[in-house]
Amino acid sequence: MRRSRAILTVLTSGALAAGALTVLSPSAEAATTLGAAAAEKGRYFGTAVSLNRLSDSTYSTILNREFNMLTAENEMKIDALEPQQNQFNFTTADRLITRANEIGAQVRGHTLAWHSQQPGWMQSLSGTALRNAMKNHITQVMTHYKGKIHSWDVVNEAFDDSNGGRRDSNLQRTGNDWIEDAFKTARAADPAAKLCYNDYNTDNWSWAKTQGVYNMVKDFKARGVPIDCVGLQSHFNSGSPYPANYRTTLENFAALGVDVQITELDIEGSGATQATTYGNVVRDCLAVARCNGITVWGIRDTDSWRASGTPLLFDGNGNPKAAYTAVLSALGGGTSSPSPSNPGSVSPSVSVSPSQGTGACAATVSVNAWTGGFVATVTVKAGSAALGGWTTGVTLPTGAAVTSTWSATASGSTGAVSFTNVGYNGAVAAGASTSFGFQGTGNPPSGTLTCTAR
Ligand code: 9MR
Repeated sequence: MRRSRAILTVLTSGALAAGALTVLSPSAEAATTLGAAAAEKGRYFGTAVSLNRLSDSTYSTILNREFNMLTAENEMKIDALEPQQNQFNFTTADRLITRANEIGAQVRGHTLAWHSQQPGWMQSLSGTALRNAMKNHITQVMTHYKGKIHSWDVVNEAFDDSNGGRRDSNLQRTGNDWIEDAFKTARAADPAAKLCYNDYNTDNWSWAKTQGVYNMVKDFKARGVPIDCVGLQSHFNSGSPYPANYRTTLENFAALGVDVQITELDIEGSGATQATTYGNVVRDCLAVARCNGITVWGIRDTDSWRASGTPLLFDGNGNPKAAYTAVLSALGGGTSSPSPSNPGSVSPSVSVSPSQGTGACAATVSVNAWTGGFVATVTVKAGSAALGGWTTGVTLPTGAAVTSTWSATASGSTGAVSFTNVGYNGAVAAGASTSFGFQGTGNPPSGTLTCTAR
C-alpha cells in the first residue's frame, strides 16, 4: 500500500505540464489498422488466436491493435470443450471472449460438428447415440456462449475433397440429414448467432466440391433449413491456388441469400506475388456486398499451422510484410492518403485544439472520419515518470456516440466519455507510449482530450 501511494504521488505531480492534443484532419490520414479499415467498409477483419500465445507480448500487441474478430484456432473445438461426454470445460475458451471484450472485438465460434478433433468418447459412438451427442454438444456449447458469438461454424468440412458428395465420417453414417439436424439444433440454442457451413477447397467455382456445397446451401434455403452464412476457409498454396473465379464463387454463394465469410485465409509464398494475391482476395470480398468479413489463420508466419510456407501478414518478428500493406491498402487504409473510395465524404476539416493535459501523461488523437462515422486512434504518452494506469477523456459532439472501443474501457457512449486502460496497457514506461481506439457514429471529436495518470 505504501509503495503504491508513493508512486501515485509521483504521477500526479508529474513533470509534464501539458498534454498535446492534435486532431488530424481526417482527409490527411486513412485508417491505419486492418480492423479499422475493414470497419470503414462495413466489414470485420479477424484472426485465429492461439490462446497460449496471449502471454507473448509481440503477439498480443498486434492482436489488440489490428483485429476486430477473433476465432479460437483450437480451443472451441469438440475435443477441447467436451473432453468427457457431457463434461464441459470452457475455461480456456472463455479467455478468448474476455480478450475480445477488452479490445472491442467480436468472436467467431469454431466449430460444433466436425469429423476431426472429436474426443475419444465421440469417435467410438455411432447411430442415434452419436446423433444425440452431437446435438447435445451444440446445445450446451451454444447456450454457454449465447449472445457472445457473432457467427458459429456449425458444421465444418463435411464434403468429400474430389467428388462433390459428402465425406465419409461417423457423423455422415448417422444419416444424410445430420447437417440440417445440426443447423436446426443450433438455431434453437442461440437465435442471434449467424449459422455457417465452413469448408476448404470451395474457392474455385469449377471444382466439384464447391458445387456440392453450393447445392446443399441452395437446397437448405429452398426447404427453410436455417443457414445464414458460408465460410470459405481459403487456404491457398500451389496445390490449391487462389482461383481467378474466386469473386464468382463469392457472388454465387451470396446470391443464394447467405453471407459469405472468408474464415481461415492464408496464402503461401512471399514478397510481391503473395502481396498481390492477398490484395486480390480483399478486393474480391469488397466487391460482394454479402462478403462481410475476412479472417486470417494466425498472426505471424511463425504462428501458422503451415509456418514453412510463410503464409501470413506478419513475419516472425512481428513486422508487417508486403502482404500486410497490400491488404491495408486494398481496404482503403494506409498512413498517408485518404481512403480512395470516399474522398469526398469526409468532413472538410477537424479543428486542432490547444494542448491540454493534467498530470504525467498526454493524449494525442488522430481521427479518420467519413459521412456518419469515424475511427479515432489515441496515443497515450507518459511524461518523465512511468504510468501505472491512465484515463483519458473527450467530449463528443451532440449526436455522436461511441460504438466500440479497443484496448481501453469506455465510461459511456455519448457526451463526456472517459477511456481507462485495460489490464495489459496501463503500465507505460517514462517517455513511452501506448494506444487505444474507438469507433463511433456521428461527427468525430474535435475538442480537447485530457489525460490523467492513475
Ligand atoms: O490450425 C489448426 C492446427 O493448430 C490444428 O493442429 C489443426 C488440427 O485439426 O487444426 C488447424 O485448424 C484447421 C481448422 O480448424 C479447420 N480448417 C483447417 C485448419 C488447418 O488445418
